[in-house]
Amino acid sequence: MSIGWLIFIAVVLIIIVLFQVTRTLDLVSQLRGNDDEREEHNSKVNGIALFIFMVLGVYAYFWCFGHFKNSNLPPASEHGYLIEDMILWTLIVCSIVFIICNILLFTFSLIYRYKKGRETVHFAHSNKLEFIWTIIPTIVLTGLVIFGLQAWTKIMSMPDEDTFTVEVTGQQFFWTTRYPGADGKLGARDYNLICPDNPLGIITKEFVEHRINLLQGNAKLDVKGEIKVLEERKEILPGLIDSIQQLIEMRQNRYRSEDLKDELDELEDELDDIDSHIITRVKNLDRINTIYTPEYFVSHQDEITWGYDDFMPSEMHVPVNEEVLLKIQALDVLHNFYIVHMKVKMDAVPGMPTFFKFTPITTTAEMREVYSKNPLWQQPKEGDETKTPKWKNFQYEIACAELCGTGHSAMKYILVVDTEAEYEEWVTTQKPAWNNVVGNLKIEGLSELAPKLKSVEPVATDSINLVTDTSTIASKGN
Ligand SMILES: [Cu+2]
Repeated sequence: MSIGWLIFIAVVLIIIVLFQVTRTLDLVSQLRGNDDEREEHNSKVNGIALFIFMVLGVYAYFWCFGHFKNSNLPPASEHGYLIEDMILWTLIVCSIVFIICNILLFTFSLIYRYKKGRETVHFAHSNKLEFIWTIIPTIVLTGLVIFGLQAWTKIMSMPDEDTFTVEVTGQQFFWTTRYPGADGKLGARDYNLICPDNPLGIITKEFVEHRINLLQGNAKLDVKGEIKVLEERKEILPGLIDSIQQLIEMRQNRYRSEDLKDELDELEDELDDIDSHIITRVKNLDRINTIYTPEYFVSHQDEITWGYDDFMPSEMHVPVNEEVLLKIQALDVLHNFYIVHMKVKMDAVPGMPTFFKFTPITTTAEMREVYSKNPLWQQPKEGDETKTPKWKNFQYEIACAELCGTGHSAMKYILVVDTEAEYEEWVTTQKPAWNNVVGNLKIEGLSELAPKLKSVEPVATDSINLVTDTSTIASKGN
């Protein structure tokens, strides 16, 4: 048992003992029969107890500041200091109010306790008092609000066109970051195009074709299409359900009939839902056909190539002292992108892009130096055989700060702040995400793409079904 628990139990026991002692004294004076004396005595005991409680409370309040001083994380971004200042000033103002109020409350309850013959002053209204307790909080709160608004405008003002941009996407249960690649432009996205090969729904001509193939099928590529698969399934489901029902009747109350009943329930649920699944996909296909007409590809010639060189690294890297714009979104439920040291925290909302700007001012290596002086970080991590001090492995951590499901606590991601040179070097090691995707795709017209994929390593040709005919796309627009 930890010392903390022992102290807790001791405090609870002391409170119980005090309570019992007071009750005994109360009963004794009741027997003596002197009510006034008893009241006076009780008030005095209560007043003194409350006063001691106040002294201990105020002491503990300040003790916490000293005790947790080393656990405080120094901000690593420009506006982190802005937020830190805001927290500090709010804390100072609140502390002053807290201490004045508590001293008044507890000393008054001791000084003005019950005494026989003492009269209380009653007055119903005082303009002076009303004025004081309205005007002082108004001034103080207005000051804090203005302070906060200034910080807010600095962080949330619209970014310039050429701000260094990283796109962040949250989904159950991981983060994906996307960088614009050499062209400096992030490929546009459309949720209609989301599929396992294109988890972010990036718009390129090939991905549009691929999604259409997956939905409606393509005989040439030997792809049946999700809609067809579901329709076939819908045909055979009633038969399956019938046969399981017969089996259950035959085997009444016998081995495995529970399993069969579960299976029956599942199939019945599937049959209930299957129409809505088909309709969802038909609508999905309709929307794609409506948006991605041949004219679209003509008028968006450039845009549809932006996505080719986007890369999605396994860690987020940013150069130091450069303003970073985070474009934040979510694919499924609410998440919250939280870089603790940067004091960046923003909801990731499905269907509603959010953003945040910050300027990192301390590289990961510099922050390790800072931490090497912190006693808490000089210890090795619990269970670390190599006994490496914790500061050596320090990383800026990104967490999800919005409870998003069972894997919420696993939504961790690393941010590395590099020097300019380190960052440039890191970028050259990044391969376009398209690189990973191409091998899985049965894409029509991939050969046309070849010149744009210079930076992409060659993919074994037998894994791609090259079909140069692009008429499928053209015919669908009409
Ligand atoms: Cu979460």
